[in-house]
Amino acid sequence: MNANNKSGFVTIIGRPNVGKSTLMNRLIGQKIAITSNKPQTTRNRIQTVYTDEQGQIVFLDTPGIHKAKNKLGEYMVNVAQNTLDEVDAILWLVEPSTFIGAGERHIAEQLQKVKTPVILIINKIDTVKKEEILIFIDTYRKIYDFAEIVPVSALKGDNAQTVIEVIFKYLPYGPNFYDEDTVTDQPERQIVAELIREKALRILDEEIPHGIAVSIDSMKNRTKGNIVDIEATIVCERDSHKGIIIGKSGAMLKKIGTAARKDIEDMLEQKVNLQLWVKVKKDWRDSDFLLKNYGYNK
Ligand code: GDP
Ligand code: MG
Ligand code: K
Repeated sequence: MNANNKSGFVTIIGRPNVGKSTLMNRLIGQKIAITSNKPQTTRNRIQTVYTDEQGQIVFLDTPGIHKAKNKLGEYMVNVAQNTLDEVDAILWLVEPSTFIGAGERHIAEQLQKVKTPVILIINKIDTVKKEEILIFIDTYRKIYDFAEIVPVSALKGDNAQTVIEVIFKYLPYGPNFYDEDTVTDQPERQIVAELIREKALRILDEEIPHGIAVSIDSMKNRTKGNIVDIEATIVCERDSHKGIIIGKSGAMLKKIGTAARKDIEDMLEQKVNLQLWVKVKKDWRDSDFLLKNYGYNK
């Protein structure tokens, strides 16, 4: 560790689907946060750690700041807002647009209350013409006094390294918080649950958007061979949803299980034997008890 080492905390905020999880995964170079084209996929405060010769960045992937509709919504808003004051820099992700919507204005208003420097990331620049980028920068500059503005493509990786360099400018000098080969402090079980949930959301129809949770009932390494046995339950809100999740002769559940198993095997670098169950728990999103039970406790 040298005297010039820097380390600190950064949070990524922005509306659902702007690419927060994609950017974090890109920066860390490994799949940790789940991504999907449905909003509000990321419910938990996922910490990932980036380390290089300059020092260490600890990322918090917060849920979007938006108006709460139920207890789960409230939980997500609170996590996001509490985080803003505690970090060394805030990355605010936006879409390349010349229209500032109510959602962006709401976030800008929340940000006026914190002293933390805000770095604006204009994501998805692969979807626009290069010469338009300056116009987007000008548009966003009008709503907030950003410390930095960086256009990127989280998907393609354009300018991802610049994001790292810019963040380090705002981190204090100090020793790293974690070992250099740490990438996350999330319990493995939670990541496994999130991977299963991601696959379920991807594979299922729009009919079951956010009304599912996944609990890991058991996760055991076999004494012989590099194999882990995992039993998990997909919890949904309606009997009709249960039918859809299971599918005809269990075809849908099998599809979810196969896709999830592949990702879990990649992450754990082990063979995985995954057994999935489906249970109905009505209104779990409005119950404090059930939220805690499924790990959304904060
Ligand atoms: P989050 O809700 O902010 O975490 O957004 P996600 O990371 O889940 O991304 C939402 C969707 O946008 C996914 O379908 C991503 O593949 C897509 N996406 C993310 N970043 C980019 C990008 O730079 N370019 C393009 N074209 N799509 C992106
Ligand atoms: Mg996300
Ligand atoms: K999403």
